[in-house]
Amino acid sequence: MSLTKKFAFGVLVSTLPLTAMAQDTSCPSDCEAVAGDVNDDGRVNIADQVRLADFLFWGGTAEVCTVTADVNGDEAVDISDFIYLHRYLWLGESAPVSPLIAGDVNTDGAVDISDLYVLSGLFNGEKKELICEATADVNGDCSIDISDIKVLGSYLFSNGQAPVLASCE
Ligand SMILES: [Ca+2]
Ligand SMILES: [Ca+2]
Ligand SMILES: [Ca+2]
Repeated sequence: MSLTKKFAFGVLVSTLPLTAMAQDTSCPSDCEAVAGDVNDDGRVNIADQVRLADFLFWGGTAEVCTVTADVNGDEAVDISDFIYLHRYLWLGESAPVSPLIAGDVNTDGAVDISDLYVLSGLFNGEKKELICEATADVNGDCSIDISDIKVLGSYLFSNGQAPVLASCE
């Protein structure tokens, strides 16, 4: 860490009590939430770090979305998220933890038979609720097809390969 960065970080961290209650306001949908994109502009950069610092340390009045501000995925928004984001942006360490659960096609927070039902519905012509493409791509090959049903079914019923999250464009 350069001296300048160290200094800036020290100033940020030394600006006092570090508890704040995050609120689920102006959150993107569960499927579109990008961890670390605290200001919800579609990118993760220093603006998000500033936004998080404003919320945690500087008494900013605007609330943040708990889903995107929980950068380290521990289900709380606190100084550890700020540090995690700082290390990602400036030191190239681990990327923010996606709030999505691999295989949770209907984004209800669990991976179970209801996800298999939704996924199957896509291929047997039934009209089903909207799904989340990122989690419906169960095998992470950037394509949603019958093989995802197979992988999910095998995971649920015969200890098969666990679903994965892929980053596809
Ligand atoms: Ca952003
Ligand atoms: Ca957190
Ligand atoms: Ca689910």
